[in-house]
Amino acid sequence: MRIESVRTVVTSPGRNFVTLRITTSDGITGLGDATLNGRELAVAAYLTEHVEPLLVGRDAGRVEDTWQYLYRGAYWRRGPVTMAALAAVDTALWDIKAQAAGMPLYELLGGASRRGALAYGHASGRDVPELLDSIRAHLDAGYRAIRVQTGIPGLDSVYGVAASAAGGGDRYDYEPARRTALPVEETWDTRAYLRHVPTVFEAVRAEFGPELPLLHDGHHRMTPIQAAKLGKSLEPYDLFWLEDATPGEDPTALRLIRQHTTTPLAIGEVFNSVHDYTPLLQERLIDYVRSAVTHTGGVTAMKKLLDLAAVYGVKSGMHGPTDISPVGQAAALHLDLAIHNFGIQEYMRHSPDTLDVFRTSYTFADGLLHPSDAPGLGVTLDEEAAARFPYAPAYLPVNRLTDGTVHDW
Ligand code: GCO
Ligand code: MG
Repeated sequence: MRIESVRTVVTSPGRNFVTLRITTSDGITGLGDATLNGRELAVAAYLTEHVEPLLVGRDAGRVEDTWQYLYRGAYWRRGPVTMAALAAVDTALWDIKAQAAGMPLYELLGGASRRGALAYGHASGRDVPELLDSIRAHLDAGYRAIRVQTGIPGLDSVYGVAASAAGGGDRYDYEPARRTALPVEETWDTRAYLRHVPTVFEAVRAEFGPELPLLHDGHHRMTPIQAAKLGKSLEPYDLFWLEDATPGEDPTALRLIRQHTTTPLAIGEVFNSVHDYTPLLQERLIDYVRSAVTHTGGVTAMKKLLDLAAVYGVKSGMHGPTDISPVGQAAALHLDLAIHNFGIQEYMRHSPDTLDVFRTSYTFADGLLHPSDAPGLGVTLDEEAAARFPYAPAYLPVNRLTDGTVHDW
């Protein structure tokens, strides 16, 4: 079975997505997600200019060899652009292999280890009453684990707080990449944040009790000592995890946080290689791996990373915001079902326009996601629908401190 044609599809049904479509000589089509929020065309160009010409004519069944050929063969390895492109090729080839075998991908990955993947939803509110309503709406919608983000007194807009949290049920319409000529600028104040967050969790535990798994995303904004302080102050509220407490590129920061707190730590949504994790795993500095299949080189690389994490008792918590396409999300769900060291899966429902373009078969019921038993990934791309939504430039916001200094967003 040869690769006959390869096409990179950029579409924007509410937000931008980059999808690789590989078709084989016997007519099987596989899909891979290569979406890199705010930098989509860089990946699309890498695929079109440098990867597509290498694929045509290759044996579609040689998934590992193709991975190594594109990774080692490029000489310039790693980085978010190249690893997203590689992920798309790898995922599309797994999709093809599983369809050819007539099996859902999770069967090729070793078969199901569980009935479904525990998903967490995104509750948020501009203030605490709005947040409590949002948590109630998520519980009513079936979620059994909840990420908690709120507005901070004194700050106009804060990462992770949905505009329609007030009456929006479990709809989480927070889309940070805005279609503006220049990035939106937000103002940030870490001390105000550190004062406020423990009071929020105190209110949530008082209302919902000790059982409900609660998560929080620090979104790379704290120094190590600030993160250590937050972790300590949240210990009474027994978080499932504290995510991205410090910027991801400095592994030594986690050493310091770990010395001070037993709040579990999750990191890695901006990582793109197993090598970003090795010191963190070997020194037991994290509890959850946050990478997505989409940004880490695909199913092949993610499976190896999660197997390495398993050696250290570290679990998965794959990244699943709406900037991971339904194709990337489906790939994650097949891994979630198959691996032993599954922890939790981030889940944000895609918009109706997105789901018109990407026809999914995965399901969400009783708090659990299931990839479905359709052969392959179980997602198809409606190219006519995709063509109705042309690419629209969009940037993620930039943060500044109150005195104007640029800060991590
Ligand atoms: C998360 C992430 C996202 C990112 C987004 C950037 O935990 O889901 O932090 O919300 O901000 O993926 O593109
Ligand atoms: Mg995050």
